[in-house]
Amino acid sequence: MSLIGPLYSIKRVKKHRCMELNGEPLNYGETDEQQMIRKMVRDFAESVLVQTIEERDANQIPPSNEWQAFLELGLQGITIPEEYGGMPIDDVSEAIIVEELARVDPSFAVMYCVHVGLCSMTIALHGDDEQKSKYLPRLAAGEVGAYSLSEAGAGTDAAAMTCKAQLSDDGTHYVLNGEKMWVTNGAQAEILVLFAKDVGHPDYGVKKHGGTTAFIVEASFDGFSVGKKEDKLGIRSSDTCTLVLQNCKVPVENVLKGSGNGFPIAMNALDNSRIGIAAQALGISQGAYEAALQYSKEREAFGKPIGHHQMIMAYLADMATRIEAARQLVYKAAWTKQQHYEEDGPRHSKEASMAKLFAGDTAMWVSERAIQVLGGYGYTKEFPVERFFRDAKITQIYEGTQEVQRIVISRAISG
Ligand code: COS
Repeated sequence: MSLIGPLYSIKRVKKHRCMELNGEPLNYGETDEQQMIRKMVRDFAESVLVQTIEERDANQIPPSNEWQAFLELGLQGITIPEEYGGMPIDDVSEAIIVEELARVDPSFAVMYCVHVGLCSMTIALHGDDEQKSKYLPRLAAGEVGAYSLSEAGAGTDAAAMTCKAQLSDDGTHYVLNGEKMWVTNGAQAEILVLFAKDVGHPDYGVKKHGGTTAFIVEASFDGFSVGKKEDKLGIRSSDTCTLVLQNCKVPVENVLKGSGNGFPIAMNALDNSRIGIAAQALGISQGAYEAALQYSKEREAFGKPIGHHQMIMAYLADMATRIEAARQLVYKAAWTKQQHYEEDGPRHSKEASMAKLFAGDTAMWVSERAIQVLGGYGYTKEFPVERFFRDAKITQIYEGTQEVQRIVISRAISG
């Protein structure tokens, strides 16, 4: 199977076609390039990911082999500029890729999201030339990236983190101590964007997030180790673990944007990646809905396919409608993000949070309805809907809970 072929004709798509009304995009069609990317990723998911997802889900096996196969598509560097070995594409295409991966394998989708969004894009946006030259080509070549903000006592309240960074006497490196938690790709990653508080910063202990600093950490650094692996309800093939920093030595040149400037970097990264999680939720919804639709055509009750019974028809109609509404919010948020960076447009926090809030709730609702359509079969592992149901729940929790999304939205709309 050659997955590489179509790649050569993917051009750098800076903008997708859209009409505008009062400055708002009205986009009712995908470009040829976006359709081609969707097809390429769908083919990969349906031929490669589908073969192993059940076993990986059952045994919590990370998709390492599948990642190697995925690299043939060349999509791991879409948030990395060409001069650093990347292949940038537009933000709606990025959402489409995540959606198509999640339609089959939500665990693989989040692995990809974190690599391209939270890690690569954060270094591309905030790194200096030296940092970008050192790390982006490696990420573009397929070394896995991760992002580490949360701790046992600092999830929603990110500024409450307690991991500490102390500058060495000779000023050449920081010494990091503490424990990070809920790190996606934590055990697989070679390069991580990791946050800790610089205890020597003047704002440390003065402002709540004072001293928060973003470091580029390599898994090979002294004092860095992987701790407990989480045993999760869903996205079980995604690697989630604790990281232990025990006198971990990080060179000063690995600080992004200088000491004490990490909190806005962390928040900005989340604005970007919440759109990815919204796209993941959209893919979960689509996968669950398609399974239910298919079943409704095949299963008969009272002498006709159950899809001809009005109550099932109504379920499916509501599922399709909610998914379409979520899709518009996700693509709109992706488009707004692109305007923010390319045209210096307004920040996309509100759009990202709205998309994540709505798409996460949609994934939960649709996957639950899908089980209802399949009845007893939906409750078994014979069909993928019970896995989609388990996977959907996390989209209401990570990258900011639904409660946090409401905080961000309400702050944005109240000015
Ligand atoms: N982009 C850039 N900067 C931002 C920002 C954003 N989206 N949001 C906030 N900031 C900046 C603020 O401007 C402020 O900067 P100054 O110190 O210069 O004033 C700083 O960050 C602190 O902002 P704020 O006071 O709003 O911080 P809070 O502690 O009140 O945090 C919430 C607000 C709850 C919204 C934030 O902590 C959050 O998003 N929490 C969820 C974290 C999360 O999603 N965790 C999952 C991570 S996956 S490992």
